Amino acid sequence: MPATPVAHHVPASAPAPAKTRTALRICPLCEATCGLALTIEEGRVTGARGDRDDVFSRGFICPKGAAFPALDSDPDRLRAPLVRKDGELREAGWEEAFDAVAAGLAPVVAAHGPHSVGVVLGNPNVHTMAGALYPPVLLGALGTRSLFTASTLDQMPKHVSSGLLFGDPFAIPVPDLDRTDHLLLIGANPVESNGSLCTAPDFPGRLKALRARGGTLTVIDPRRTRTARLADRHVAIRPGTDGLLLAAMVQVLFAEDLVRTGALAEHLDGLDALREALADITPDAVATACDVPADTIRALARDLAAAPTAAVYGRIGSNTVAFGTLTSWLVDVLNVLTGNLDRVGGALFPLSATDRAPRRPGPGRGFALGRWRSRVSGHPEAKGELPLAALAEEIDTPGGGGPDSPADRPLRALIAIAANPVLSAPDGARLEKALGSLDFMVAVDPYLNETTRHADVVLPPPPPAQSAHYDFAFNIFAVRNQARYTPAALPLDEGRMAETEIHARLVAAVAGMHGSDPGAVDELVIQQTLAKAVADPASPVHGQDPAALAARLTGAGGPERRLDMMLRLGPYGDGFGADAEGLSLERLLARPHGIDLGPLRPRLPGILRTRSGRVELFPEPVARDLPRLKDALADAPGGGPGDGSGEPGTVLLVGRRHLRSNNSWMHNVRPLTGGSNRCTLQVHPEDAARIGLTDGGPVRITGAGGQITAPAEITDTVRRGVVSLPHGWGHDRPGTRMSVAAEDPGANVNQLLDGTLLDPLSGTAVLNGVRVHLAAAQPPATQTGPR
Ligand SMILES: Nc1nc2c(c(=O)[nH]1)N[C@H]1C(S)=C(S)[C@@H](COP(=O)(O)OP(=O)(O)OC[C@H]3O[C@@H](n4cnc5c(=O)[nH]c(N)nc54)[C@H](O)[C@@H]3O)O[C@H]1N2
Ligand SMILES: Nc1nc2c(c(=O)[nH]1)N[C@H]1C(S)=C(S)[C@@H](COP(=O)(O)OP(=O)(O)OC[C@H]3O[C@@H](n4cnc5c(=O)[nH]c(N)nc54)[C@H](O)[C@@H]3O)O[C@H]1N2
Ligand code: SF4
Ligand SMILES: [Mo]
Repeated sequence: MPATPVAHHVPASAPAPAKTRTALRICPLCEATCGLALTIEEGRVTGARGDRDDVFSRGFICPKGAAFPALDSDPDRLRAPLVRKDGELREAGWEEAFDAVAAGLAPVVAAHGPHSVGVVLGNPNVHTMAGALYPPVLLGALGTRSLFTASTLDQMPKHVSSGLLFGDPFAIPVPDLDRTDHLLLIGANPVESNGSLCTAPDFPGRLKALRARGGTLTVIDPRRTRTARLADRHVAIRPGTDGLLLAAMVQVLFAEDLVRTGALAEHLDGLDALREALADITPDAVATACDVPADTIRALARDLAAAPTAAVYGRIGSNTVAFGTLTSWLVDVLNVLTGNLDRVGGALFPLSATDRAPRRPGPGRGFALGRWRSRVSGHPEAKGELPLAALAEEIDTPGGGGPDSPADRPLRALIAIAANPVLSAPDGARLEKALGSLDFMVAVDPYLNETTRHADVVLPPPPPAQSAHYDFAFNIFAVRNQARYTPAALPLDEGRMAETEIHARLVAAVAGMHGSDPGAVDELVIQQTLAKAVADPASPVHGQDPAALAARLTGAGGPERRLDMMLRLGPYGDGFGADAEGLSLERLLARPHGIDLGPLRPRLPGILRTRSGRVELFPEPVARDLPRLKDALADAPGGGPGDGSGEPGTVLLVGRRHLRSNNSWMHNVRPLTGGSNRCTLQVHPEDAARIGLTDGGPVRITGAGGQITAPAEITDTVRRGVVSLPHGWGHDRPGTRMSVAAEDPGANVNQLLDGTLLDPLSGTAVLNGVRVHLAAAQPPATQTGPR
């Protein structure tokens, strides 16, 4: 990859020392994808500020982005590969490390078949170019069905509902933040998370702008979050019951004749069946279960219908719950019924520069669920993935079928890329044991942490300043179409290997090409992609010679050449000359602050890939799951826990995110630690009084998967009967190398879960609205001894 800096700004204030320069870097630390201007001195990043000229983020930056220099230069980052020898992980050369990978994986595949190799992809894969470009190739080369990703701890319900509604799991509508009149946020706290499945630098500023232009913001969240504090209305719902509330809103729209599908009408299937199916889920029927007055539910529906334009948007609190897919589906049903789907100011489908060019409308292949099932519990695959919550059992449960039944064999090897499931998935203690029992495990990760310490080989990517960046993933969900590329801000340190090359070599190792030129992997992808493009009558390169096209690609290496190819074949591309004004890598490099591609535009019916070629409003898998939602209503007529009534000590657990933290891996960056970013159990004052908890005092929390202790933080920002503990903590394991994180390890909330609670359609773990029991714990040992 080129190490050329892309911009040389001289700060206006002070004369810069000779060796100071500025380099641009798209921030990879959350989904907002802000443009950063990094100060580089003596070959190191010493400062970061928002790039005011960035076409999308316009100078916005948050504390995580500002901490980029500290994060980039964290001394605990691994500098060289680690290889296990005599039971111990030791630094090794790259060649030795990849030899060990090839030698570790090949015998497992030979003896137990490809499905015995599991692949775990964690969240940062969507924040790196490597993570977008290579895992699909890796999976193809391996031929394994044992894929587990963070999606089943996160947004898989949304993929499934989109797959069913629109025929494409990636057709996820995003709220038209900058133009909507009315925004209904469900289980999202973008003021802290900076937004998710809705890429929008300065989400908080955009919410304030919505209010300032006379728009309305409503937040549904059991906690009075910083986002809720910006809202016109905050509804503190009982966790896990949003599906009921949204279904009742749909019922109101039908019952009060407020359904106005407008231009969508001709593209809809299943409207009558939908009306009938939800007819008995009335606001009065769900009010107690949701602990939201029926009148409030009616008002939510009426206001949504009355708004000139509106968007309904749900995130983590609507996904990682027992009815995750149903709730995600209802979010878009509401968008459809109010005519807001695919309308300016409503919820629109972005069109990113590396998307496939739009196809002609018509029937598509549809979306299938459960094409195969997990071995132990029979969980259906979704989008080619099995539930990450089931990873441990897929390793530690012996196969029953013997050598003639290859389908019933446990996982024997694991490839974990940018994943820390020991902390991020349910029951890390069981998973740790399972990982320890594998024949072989390789991790691609910058840290030796709770998960990677079990690997036989750890392959560390370079710090982010040494990587180029293009947002393949998040541009698909961005509130404005744009394209930005930042080449590496710094050259690779000696002994470092680009993460793209690490991935390519990993592909080579599993494809039996160990030791070959990693560039061959990219060239193979380029050949195959171009061959397909020239065969496609709708492509601008139809009928051309793929080799000649490949020869015209620019870029300093495989990843850049692939980016160039995707841009040129994409919806804004130059089509290799078909459109002289179109996008290419060269054009993008000439515009280091990015290229604005305009506001989101309606895309129906071209985006639909359902078999009917229409929006399938009441798909069969949803219909099959709906009785479960109705049963929940019947099971809890009096409401149950979550409202402070019932058995003292039994409460519903939800999570939360802190602005200066990110999942499990940023607790090692000193400037981001401390302050409000702490692993405390938020408890309502009335619950604290009933249970006998004191502010700051230790609380023993017991769940199906185990028991943990965390300090109480008594606050009325959580509703009665609900407690909140953040995830990503529990940095107290031996054999890790995250010294700052270990100083304040926190407790692992996911140890409270046993991994059996899943949203059945998507296989997503239920991480919110989980029943746990609280008791005052013994104060720390120093205070318990004889006085
Ligand atoms: N209880 C509860 N649990 C949750 C959640 C919750 O809300 N509540 N949220 C869930 C969600 S939404 C998610 S996405 C998951 C996240 O869970 P994971 O996917 O496990 O992600 P992280 O915790 O972010 O850990 C990512 C790993 O990637 C490594 N890493 C960082 N940068 C890079 C890089 O550039 N390259 C590579 N190769 N590795 C890198 C880190 O060192 C770390 O080991 O957690 C889930 N778990
Ligand atoms: N600072 C920071 N930013 C991040 C991350 C981070 O860890 N830190 N993680 C990134 C990742 S991987 C993701 S996926 C996104 C997530 O982005 P968000 O979804 O915006 O993040 P959360 O803060 O988890 O917000 C979920 C909200 O749902 C609420 N909630 C819990 N249960 C329920 C329920 O049953 N019903 C309703 N209505 N609400 C409920 C919680 O109280 C919480 O406020 O954030 C990303 N950005
Ligand atoms: S909001 Fe997200 S992308 Fe922007 S600076 Fe902060 S962490 Fe980086
Ligand atoms: Mo996530």
